[in-house]
Amino acid sequence: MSAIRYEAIKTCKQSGARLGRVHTPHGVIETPAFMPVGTLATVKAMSPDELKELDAHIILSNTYHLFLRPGHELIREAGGLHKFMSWDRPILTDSGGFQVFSLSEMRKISEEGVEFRSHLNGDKLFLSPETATDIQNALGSDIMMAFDECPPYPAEYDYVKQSTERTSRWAERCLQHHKRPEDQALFAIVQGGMYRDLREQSARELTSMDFPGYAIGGLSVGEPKHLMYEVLDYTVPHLPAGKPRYLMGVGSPDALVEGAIRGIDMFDCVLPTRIARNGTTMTSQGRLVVRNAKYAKDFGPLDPACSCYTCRTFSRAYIRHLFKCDEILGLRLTTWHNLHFLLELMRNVRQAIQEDRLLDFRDSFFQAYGLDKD
Ligand code: PRF
Ligand code: ZN
Repeated sequence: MSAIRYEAIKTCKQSGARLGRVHTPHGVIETPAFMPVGTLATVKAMSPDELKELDAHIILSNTYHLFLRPGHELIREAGGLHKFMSWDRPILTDSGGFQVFSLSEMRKISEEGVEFRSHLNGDKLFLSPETATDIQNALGSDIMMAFDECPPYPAEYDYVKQSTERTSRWAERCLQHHKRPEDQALFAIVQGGMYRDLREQSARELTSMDFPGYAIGGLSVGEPKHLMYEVLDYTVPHLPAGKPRYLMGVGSPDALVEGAIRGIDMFDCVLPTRIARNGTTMTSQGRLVVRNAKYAKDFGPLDPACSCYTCRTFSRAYIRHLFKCDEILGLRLTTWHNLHFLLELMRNVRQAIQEDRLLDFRDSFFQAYGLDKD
């Protein structure tokens, strides 16, 4: 018995995108879905009630960070991550594989796992398929991720081949070690860099192990966008149609739409919340840096086309003033708006799939946002 179930609702006749639902122990995720990132058991600047008001169905958190601080045993003692942070909707936790490589110093990779130094205090630590699985079992996330290696871009074929094969062996170890498959779904992560045969090999090896869902990792690591779309074009068809597909760490508006068109169901990214905190917003007309002097006397909303609380209530001039004075309300308002923007974008994508017009939606959205399609 799997902890989750993917329900296919329909396929867009114009684009091939899928509309669906992922049923989890903490509720339903309408897909394609964007997952706000709450690395340290908080989506920075937003309370759980506010996230609900924004209608986020699921949030993401991180094994690596919670392992370092406050420690997974403390969170187990609190009754799990949902209780600890007072969020009763679904949570997905990343395995730490990616964060070890991007944040920590002095990493030593072996077949056994990864030895690294904490980016906080330099402590020597170790993560492996077994420890990453144990930690996620302690956190109690609805969806947990297999421990993987995300190769850098660019990387030599031989290195990526060795790494990808090890990621498959690690996935098997995670599956064997998983203690709570009835209430936590473990997803595998397809790697393989930008090499078609390695992506296919990775997908083949992992799908033979029968995980309840599959992620595509190793993308949005510095490669050009067209290359990411090409990898999706030849990788997604190798994933089972009856299970959710998650594109990791991707959340620019154009990539969300292009990913959905290619059959992706779930996305996450720190982008909307991170740029919000330095005064950059996403609007229907493209990015807007509200800190800029040109908005000093602009008494209109961030985005005239937006219906969010920030845009209904405050002006660009006021939000700019808050940022200039380092008032914390400023970054709360821009975070609210950016999350609303991406969650609303996904609602529009789902509606367009329902009505078989996702390619038309892409064209009009990209034109307004100031993007070229491919
Ligand atoms: N693996 C894991 N987490 C990730 C990635 C990955 O490849 C990426 C790549 N964009 C983001 N987050 N475990
Ligand atoms: Zn808004």
